[in-house]
Amino acid sequence: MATRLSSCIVAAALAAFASTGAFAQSLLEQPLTPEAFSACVQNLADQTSTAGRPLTRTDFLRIAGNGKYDDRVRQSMLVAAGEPTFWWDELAATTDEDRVREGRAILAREGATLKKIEAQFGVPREIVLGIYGIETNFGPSQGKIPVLDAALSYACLRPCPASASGGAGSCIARERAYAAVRVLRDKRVRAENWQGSWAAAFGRTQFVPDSFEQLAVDFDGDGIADIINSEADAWATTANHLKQRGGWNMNAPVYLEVVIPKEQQAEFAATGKSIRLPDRARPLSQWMAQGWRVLGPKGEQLTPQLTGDPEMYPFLPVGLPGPAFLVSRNFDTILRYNRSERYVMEVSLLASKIGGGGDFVTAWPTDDPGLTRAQVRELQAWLLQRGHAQVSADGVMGRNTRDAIEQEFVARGLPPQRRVGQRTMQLLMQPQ
Ligand SMILES: [Ca+2]
Repeated sequence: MATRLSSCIVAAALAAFASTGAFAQSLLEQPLTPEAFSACVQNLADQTSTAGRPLTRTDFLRIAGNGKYDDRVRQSMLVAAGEPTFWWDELAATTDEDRVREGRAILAREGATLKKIEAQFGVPREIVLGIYGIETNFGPSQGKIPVLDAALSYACLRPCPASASGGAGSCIARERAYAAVRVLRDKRVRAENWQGSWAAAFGRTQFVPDSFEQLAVDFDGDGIADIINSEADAWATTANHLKQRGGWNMNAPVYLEVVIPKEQQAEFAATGKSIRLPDRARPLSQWMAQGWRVLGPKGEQLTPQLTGDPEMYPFLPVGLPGPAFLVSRNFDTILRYNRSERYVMEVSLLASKIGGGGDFVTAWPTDDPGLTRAQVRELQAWLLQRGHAQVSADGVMGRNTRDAIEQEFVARGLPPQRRVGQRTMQLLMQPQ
């Protein structure tokens, strides 16, 4: 639930918004006033008796009274929801060579610790590293918004439906605010520097306070579960999440790339959405008996013999034409970590590459494949030279970069677009 990945949860957040009606949607249109925020905090205080875990009104007010409204939360919700992005861009950037190299270096350096975590929790070390890489770029990108402020602002921007009368899970945003207060009450983090994403996810593998309370592990044995400073604690906490919320089958890959038999392809034609059919789960051998072909790294046909013949089901990110997969229940387990199919594939592809695997064999349906982060930085440096001072060369295709790209396309008399791939980067940057 990293800052960069916020788009993943935003879709779910906005879907929930929709169900609470126009009033909630209108809350995002302008910053909350100090009066509205203060009234909201009071309102939260009045409902502490419904908290999933005990929290007194007095404790809530004492601690939440130090919280501030942070408008970056609202802005992030709007930005992430408004900009369409593509699988081939996101996967190219998030699993690029630099990140794979860094992941392998950590695997080499910390192999003993990762092996112990794998043995204790039954979760592959590459998957733990995949999550670490995608969430915070292996540590440095943990977010810069005070977690208490983020949790309170989020709860106030996303009020609970009236039907949420209380109890754990009845209202995620409110529970998160209560959990943030309890984490401070119980002194489980240092209050003065507790920062994270707009959605209040913090630490090396980005836990929200409610998950942290339930799942945090002290793995390095110093008596504190410290997912901010200790890699071992963060990794074990992540492995514990996967183990507790779904579990891991060590005999099953997250995905196998497949070719679907011609006569069965019609139902998988592109619809503009992903196609995921968990109800069709059945043993891999049955898919293969029906003519589904498993692809190896060079496009060769494989006949994997997996212990226990795990159940798998079809998943197509963009439909056909495009990459097609059979995925296992391990896919669902990662999905419970972060409710985004793209996130699951980013983590799994990065994990596979760290373990020596390669990109998908089947091409995405585009003639303009995505850029690595190094290429995005090169593009941004060029945009800066062209006078787009609002761009920063950080390798992230954010709104300012997309605005500048659009202006450059227009300036060249080309059809405007807000992304650049391998082909259009050449086109855009060639001397005129
Ligand atoms: Ca520790």
